[in-house]
Amino acid sequence: MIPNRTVLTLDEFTIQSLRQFPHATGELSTLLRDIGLASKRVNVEVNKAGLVDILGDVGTVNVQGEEVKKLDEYANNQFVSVLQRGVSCAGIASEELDDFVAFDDEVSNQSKYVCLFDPLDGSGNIDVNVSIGTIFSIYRRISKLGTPVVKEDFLQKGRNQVAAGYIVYGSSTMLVYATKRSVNGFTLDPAIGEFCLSHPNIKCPESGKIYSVNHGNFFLYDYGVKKYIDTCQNKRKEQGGPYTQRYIGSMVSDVHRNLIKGGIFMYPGTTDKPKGKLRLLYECNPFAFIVEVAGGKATNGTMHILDIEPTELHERTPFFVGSNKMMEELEHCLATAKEK
Ligand code: P6P
Repeated sequence: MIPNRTVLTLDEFTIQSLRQFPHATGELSTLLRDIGLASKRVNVEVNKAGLVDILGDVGTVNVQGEEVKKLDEYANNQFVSVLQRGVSCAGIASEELDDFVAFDDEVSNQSKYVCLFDPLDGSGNIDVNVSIGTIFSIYRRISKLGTPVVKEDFLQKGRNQVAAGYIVYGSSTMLVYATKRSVNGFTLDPAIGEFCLSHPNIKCPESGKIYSVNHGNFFLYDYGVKKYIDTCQNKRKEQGGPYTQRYIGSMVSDVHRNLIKGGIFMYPGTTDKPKGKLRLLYECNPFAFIVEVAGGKATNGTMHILDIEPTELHERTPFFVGSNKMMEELEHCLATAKEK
């Protein structure tokens, strides 16, 4: 009698997807399994960050000019080493590395995928026990199989992503990933050390009551953004309000909550930083892909994030992402503000 296994592990789920596509090589499944393995190793350290000498700074700054936390460096090393030892990734780009890395060995050069990631987003929150996360983005390489990857393999529009996802190290550890077909969430079961399907076929609610933005920058935002924030603060019951403002300062947590419950996350440009703070390739593109597959929308205020042609690995972009109806109201405020 075969036990009635209703809960699929991440590996079982990705392998089951293979059944639907007999011509698939299984390379994407093994790449996602590798990412799952690295995230489990990071999770162990994140969960005991307060107990071991892994807090604090490494004493260096990354290409962003931000202090590199020991856990940042540890996380980056885990993802790079697992992917380099695997058979499904030809090279990587990371927030923690100035340039991309071509793995350039005989097996890796035959891999058809490249991976970009922010190994530990929100790391400023590590020392105060606030949820943090890993964000990843997967593309099919455009350079010739059998050769080392080149920069153009990483500078592709977000629309070309094969898959994208994130791990949130929070009250539980979740891995959420999207392919063009669907978005699925897996919760880590510590008892068996496996990610188990807990949120099948995630859909972003058409609307919501949560808006996420750093109010501290309010007077630095464009008029249209200020107008939309003002609209959010004045929603009455009959207008689907009142809204609530939720901003953890950890993008993975903020966007994950809004994806599940409905809402809008904004990191606009400011008068002093017109491109904002968030990185296009390994923060905004993955979340834009995930939220749009789930039925929401993501723009830079004027165009779809996924249609932006990247020019450099660490370029920034203003970022607005969330439920369609809230995004439409934002776009109306931005458009009418232009007429002002
Ligand atoms: P601010 C964390 O450093 C991060 O990159 C995102 O996770 C987060 O949404 C944002 O920066 C917070 O930035 O300027 O509001 O503190």
